[in-house]
Amino acid sequence: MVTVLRHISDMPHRERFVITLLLGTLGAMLTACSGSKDAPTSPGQNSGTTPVTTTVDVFTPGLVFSPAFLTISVGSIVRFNITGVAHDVTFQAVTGAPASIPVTSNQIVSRTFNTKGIFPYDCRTHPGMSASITVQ
Ligand SMILES: [Cu+2]
Repeated sequence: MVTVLRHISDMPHRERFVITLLLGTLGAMLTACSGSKDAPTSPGQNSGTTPVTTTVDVFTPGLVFSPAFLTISVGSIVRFNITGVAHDVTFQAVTGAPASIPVTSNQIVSRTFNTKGIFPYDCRTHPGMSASITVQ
C-alpha cells in the first residue's frame, strides 16, 4: 500500500485523481458489503423461502400502457390502473399468464405473477395498444 501511495504521488494530477476515486469507490463498496451482512435491506437479498412481494403500477395515459415494458420479480403484483377511456388487458396464451381483464374503466385491477417468463398483452379495444411484462 505504501508503495502504491508513493507511486501515486509521482503521478500527474489527473491520474492521481482517478486512483483516489477508485480507492474511494472500493472503500465504499467494502463498507456496504460489511454493513449488509446481518440485515438484508433491499429486495432480492432475502435468502428465506418467502419471496419479496413488490407491487408495481401500470397506467393508461391515453391509448398506451405505461410503462409498456416492465420487468418484475416472481411473486410481484401488478396493479393495472385503468382510467379515462375504457380498456381491456388481454394476455397472450403464454403458460403462467394471469387472467385477462375484461373491458373496464376507472378501476384498479391487480394481477399476481407467480411464473417466470415474458407475458405480452394487448388492449383489444385499441389495436396497437400493446405491452409486455417480464417476470424473472
Ligand atoms: Cu385500450
